[in-house]
Amino acid sequence: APLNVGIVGATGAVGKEIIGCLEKCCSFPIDSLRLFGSKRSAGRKIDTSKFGNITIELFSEDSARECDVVFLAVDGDFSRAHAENICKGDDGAIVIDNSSAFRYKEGIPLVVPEINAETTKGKKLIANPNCTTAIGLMAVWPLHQLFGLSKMVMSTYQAASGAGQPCMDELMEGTRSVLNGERDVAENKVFAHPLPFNVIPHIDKFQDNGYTKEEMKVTWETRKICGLADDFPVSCTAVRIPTARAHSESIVALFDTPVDIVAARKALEEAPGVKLVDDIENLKYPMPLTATGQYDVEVGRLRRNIAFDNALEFFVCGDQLLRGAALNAVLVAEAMVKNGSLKSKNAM
Ligand code: 2RA
Repeated sequence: APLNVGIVGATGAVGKEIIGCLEKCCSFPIDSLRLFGSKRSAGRKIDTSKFGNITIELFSEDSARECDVVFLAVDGDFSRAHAENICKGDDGAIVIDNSSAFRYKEGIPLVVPEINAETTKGKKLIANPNCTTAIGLMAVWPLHQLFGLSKMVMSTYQAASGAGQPCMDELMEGTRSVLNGERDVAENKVFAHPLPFNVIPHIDKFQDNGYTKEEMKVTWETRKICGLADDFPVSCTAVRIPTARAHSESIVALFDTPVDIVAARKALEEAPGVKLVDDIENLKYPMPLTATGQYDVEVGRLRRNIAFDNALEFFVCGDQLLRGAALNAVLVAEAMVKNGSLKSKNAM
């Protein structure tokens, strides 16, 4: 039977993209879409092409529980306060949480459906990974299947919008102020330094080990999603660059067995959710401009790394609001419909 779907945080950047994915690519039938928000957004209407003009309801746990599945596109504090109450008991809703609140909790699956969809079976609360990890692993996983990953080093080039609308506004306004000749260097309020005409090797808080939290998320989440050891070697440097949307990543992946570049290309060509863009003669490679708005993650510049044995190096670009958030969440719901973990309560 068709599902009753809810979104909390529907007016935010990720919430809006979830609506878009439900309209454009969702494979399960939807009976109703309910949008929940804070006092500030309750009562406002959101026009959708498939589900009509929807009035945002004031969020309450009880109304969210009436849904079959609820997407949380809110911050970690909100998720920590409400997610478990929305999904508890047989009459609760399945919750797919986009925040970091539950990502590292034992027993709560952290899911990229193309990799570990089976971990959702019988679960009520699922965590969606950080965008940087989700995008990179789309390329790493098929190669891991072939050659067995032994170590990974990633450097990122992350778009301003990954840090939210105010950061995007700061990039645009700051760039304008420099180009207008109003200022030599743009003003910065939300970023630690001016982003226009600059790059900032600092995303999220610094940790005791000198890495930032964004960088450690790649380490922690890669281990959990790929089912690797708790000390599996993954290292990342995360950098903010003055682009609008879509994150880029340079990845060096070391393997247990010799790599075969032809087999690697074939695996990437065949991998669902991946688009191999790798035709250097025609200057075709992944770029944020071409990856923006795309469901597939672009992978290219694939080559045998010359510094290490059994190693490949490649470049990945992915839309951080889609694969890195909204699309991944909707694909999780699809996987749960397929494995019988998500069904209509009306049909029970
Ligand atoms: C960023 N990855 O780009 C973060 C968002 N979760 O800032």
